Amino acid sequence: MASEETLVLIKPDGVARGLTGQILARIEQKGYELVDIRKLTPSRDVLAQHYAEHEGKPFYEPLVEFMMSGDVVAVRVAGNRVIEGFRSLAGATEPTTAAPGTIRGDLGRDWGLKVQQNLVHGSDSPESAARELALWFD
Ligand code: DAT
Ligand code: MG
Repeated sequence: MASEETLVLIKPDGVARGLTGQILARIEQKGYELVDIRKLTPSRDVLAQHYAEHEGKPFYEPLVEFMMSGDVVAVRVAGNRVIEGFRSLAGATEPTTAAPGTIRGDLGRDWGLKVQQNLVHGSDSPESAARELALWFD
């Protein structure tokens, strides 16, 4: 079977709210494989590399501070067209407008939270996935 890999991060809000299991279950129910998993509080250095494309944007510093605020669960996920498929499973960036049925739409709380508190990250292209998997797992 044609297979590819992506990096999924369960962000500090997801871990702190005890949603790790539910999020992993959705990934497995879709038929994807959890190849590797680790829990860590990321360093500023790793986050600077991970979010390099956003450096200089107004939300960059709050985003990095938020990601350093607690444990993150990093998952290497494999499956057929999993990069695009997980982005679809995660839903739109803002939980406010993310569709019902998606992780952000169903589990993302909207009570005036910041946009960065959107539970998950998923790589957005094969190039990003290769770069991010090397960063978080090698
Ligand atoms: P995504 O996580 O959907 O790939 P992204 O790569 O554009 O979104 O942005 C990375 C993260 O930065 C995103 O998950 C939440 C935060 N973010 C994006 N746009 C933002 C904005 N306009 N204000 C605040 N945070 C934002
Ligand atoms: Mg992104």
